[in-house]
Amino acid sequence: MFASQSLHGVLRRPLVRIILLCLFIVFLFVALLHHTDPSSFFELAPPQDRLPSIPPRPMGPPRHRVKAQRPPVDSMAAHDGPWAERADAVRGAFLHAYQSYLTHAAPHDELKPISKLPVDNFNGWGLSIVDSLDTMWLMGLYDEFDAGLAVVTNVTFSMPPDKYAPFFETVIRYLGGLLSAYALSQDPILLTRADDLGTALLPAFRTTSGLPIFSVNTVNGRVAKGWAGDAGFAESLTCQLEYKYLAYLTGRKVYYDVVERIMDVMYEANVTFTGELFPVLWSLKNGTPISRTVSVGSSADSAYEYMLKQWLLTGRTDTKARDLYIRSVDAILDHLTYLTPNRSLLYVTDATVDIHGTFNPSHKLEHLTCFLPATLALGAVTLPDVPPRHMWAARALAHTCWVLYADSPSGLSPDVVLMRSTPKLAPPSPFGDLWVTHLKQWEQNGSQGDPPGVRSPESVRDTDTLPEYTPIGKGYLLRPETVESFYFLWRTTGDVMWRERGWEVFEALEREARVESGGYASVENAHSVGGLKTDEMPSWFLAETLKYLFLLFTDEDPIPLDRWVFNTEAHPLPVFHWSVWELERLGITRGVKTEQDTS
Ligand code: DMJ
Repeated sequence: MFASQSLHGVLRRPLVRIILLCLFIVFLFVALLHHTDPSSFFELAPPQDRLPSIPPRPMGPPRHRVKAQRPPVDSMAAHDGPWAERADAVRGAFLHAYQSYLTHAAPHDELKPISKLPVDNFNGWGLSIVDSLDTMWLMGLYDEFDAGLAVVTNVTFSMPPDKYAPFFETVIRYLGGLLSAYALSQDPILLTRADDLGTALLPAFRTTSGLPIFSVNTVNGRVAKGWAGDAGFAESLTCQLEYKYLAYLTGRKVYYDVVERIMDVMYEANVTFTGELFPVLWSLKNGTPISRTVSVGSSADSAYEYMLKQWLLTGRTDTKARDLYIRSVDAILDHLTYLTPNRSLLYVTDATVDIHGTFNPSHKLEHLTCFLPATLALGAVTLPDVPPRHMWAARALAHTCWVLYADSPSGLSPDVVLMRSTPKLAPPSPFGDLWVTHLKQWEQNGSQGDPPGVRSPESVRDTDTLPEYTPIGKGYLLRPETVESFYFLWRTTGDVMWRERGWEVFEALEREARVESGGYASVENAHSVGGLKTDEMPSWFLAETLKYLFLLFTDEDPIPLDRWVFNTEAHPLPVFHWSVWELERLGITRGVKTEQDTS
């Protein structure tokens, strides 16, 4: 009785009432924050009439709270020996390129290394910085990384109302770069910005078919078609890793839904008329193929890569994507893979398929296609019951890609070559023979020796033999695909030959592409020594070429291939497993294995 009277008295005091009122307001504010999506206060708000509504963040535990440890600068190359020195040399090359960019071009997108001027090729948001963050982290360049973070902190992803961000490039370079740098450093600003950008690009998916349109204005949500008019096969799949990892980190269902809808289009597509290969162009309206051209080079390359990598990224649970990859590789090896008659150079080309189902190959081999050995080797060591020809093709094709460098007087490869040769087995084709034809014959002869096209190290062609190809895209554009494949073959086979070949490429880069105080420049004609340079240093040189070379030479393995998956711009993303509540919330049903199953 006495206690309740005195409590009553205390509560009547004005000061106590004010304190209680304040506490109540604080309580209300905290409760509100916990029950709404906090990021919605900060993120770029795309036009609401153009976007699917974004659900609140789920109430799950935060994925990461603590910033990552920073491995000491010299921990990866601190050992005595030639490889450590070579890794250091690549780090030096990166610093030369990046500091030249900082001096002459930052915060614009890229450096023009000859004129030493900046250029904004991709939205003007500081592309070379964002694309390079994870390379800096892996090389232990933390001062440069931190300075880059300051730029990321301030980026707003804004653009004038009449400009458009190219969807494919913005996803692989900016979004992939932010996500990877976040995964390595766990600095929350990187995830916030990735979330901002992921949302700002969502209007690209607002097509009738759900396939992404070529470009989008990140402020007003307007979209624009590209030169081809419709949806590219590469564009349609080369956003799966980035958006699925973003869905995992943020819990936002919309990120998962927009990209899985694209996979549904591909799973349901009838591509029997192109031998189970996916044509390069698709209708934005109804999601059906609208071309009869198939390729593993430009317009298609990374789409096949992302089939395998979706399975790997999701802890080997997305078995439907895996099966699509196996089916596609079979089709690539059956229909697009050829062998030259004398040097037995294996190559993969593009083709148009006529109404009778006959393939008319172009016999062009693009440098871009030299990513394929990396993907094949990765699949060969991870897929269950993989046919041995996957690894054979990986080794043989990587060999051909190396030959394009090794044959070349500059030591660098032309961008496109026409493989021209007289066939041994199937006249009257003026070109090489399908690899499967040779494989069958080899098997019929008792599978003696190496399979056709696969061989141990050999010297460069002797000058009497024809090279069996002609450069038709003569320049070397600082591209990464061949050294990417050397890296994957080194990690999957342990054969030091791939490291040695990577070193030869690096030496050629130093000789032919390095520019005094200007970084590195593309080379106009790879078959001329000390020739003209092109005024370009694409950001992929920093993001990919130098990263793969560095990782090829470090004795440590900071990115084990069973725990990380590289996106197509060489940004490593960590393998993840959906938890049970996320599977339910995102409505994921196919081939799932949960954290509970795997723990
Ligand atoms: C990079 O931007 C990516 O690797 C992309 O998938 C293909 N082209 C360039 C490098 O050549």
